[in-house]
Amino acid sequence: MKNIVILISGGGSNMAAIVRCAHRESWGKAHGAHIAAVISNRADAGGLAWAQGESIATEVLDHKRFASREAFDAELAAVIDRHQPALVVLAGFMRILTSGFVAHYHGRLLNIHPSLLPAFPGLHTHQRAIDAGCKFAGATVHQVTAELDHGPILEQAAVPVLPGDTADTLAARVLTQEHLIYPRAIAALLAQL
Ligand code: NHR
Ligand code: GAR
Repeated sequence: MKNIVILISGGGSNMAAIVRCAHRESWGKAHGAHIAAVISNRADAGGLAWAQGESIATEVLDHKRFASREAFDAELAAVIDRHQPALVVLAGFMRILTSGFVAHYHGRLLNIHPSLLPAFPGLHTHQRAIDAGCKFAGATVHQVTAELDHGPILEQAAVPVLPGDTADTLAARVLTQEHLIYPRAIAALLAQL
């Protein structure tokens, strides 16, 4: 089995899109793949209840309980590795990961970032794209490396920035595309594993 572990911090709509696509495309039969667990650093992440409703194992690891990023990441890796993952998928996961953690999952750690990388790495991407006068925005699926939002690009989708857009309206338009490209990028990677 190619186990997939998904890390979230919030609503988990990308996680849900991945789970739905896995069912729809029968990733179990097609790729021998299985969503093994959803892990959140926040107990109040909305995506946890949804995953439980799908009978997916969930865990919470609160980063505030740890004295350092290294200590949090070491425990996070221990929790993840119980599921023997072929892929670890960041889906709205909001903690920067240490270089040691990233090295441990080299080649099997993915992220979706809500901008057309290499533009706007980091946070508040939608407001920054609006402020810069961008005519297009979008999302990027990339391999995670030690340098934040700089790993090899696997998929991108672009959307127009429309007159009158706010960060929220633009984020919603980008999110619809995230839900298409993230499952597609994962399926393509599974086919290669
Ligand atoms: N870790 C590494 N090493 N490399 C990447 O490319 C990573 C990563 C961890 C997360 C997701 C990323 C995004 O898509 C991601 C990519 C969190 C922050 C951040 O500043 C920035 C980028 C991303 C995720 N987090 C704050 C921190 O101190 C906390 C912010 C909060 O809790 O709201 O970790 O955008
Ligand atoms: C998504 O837009 C994702 O790209 C972004 O947060 C949202 C999470 O939504 N990720 C980051 O900003 C990472 N720093 P979701 O929880 O509904 O998938």
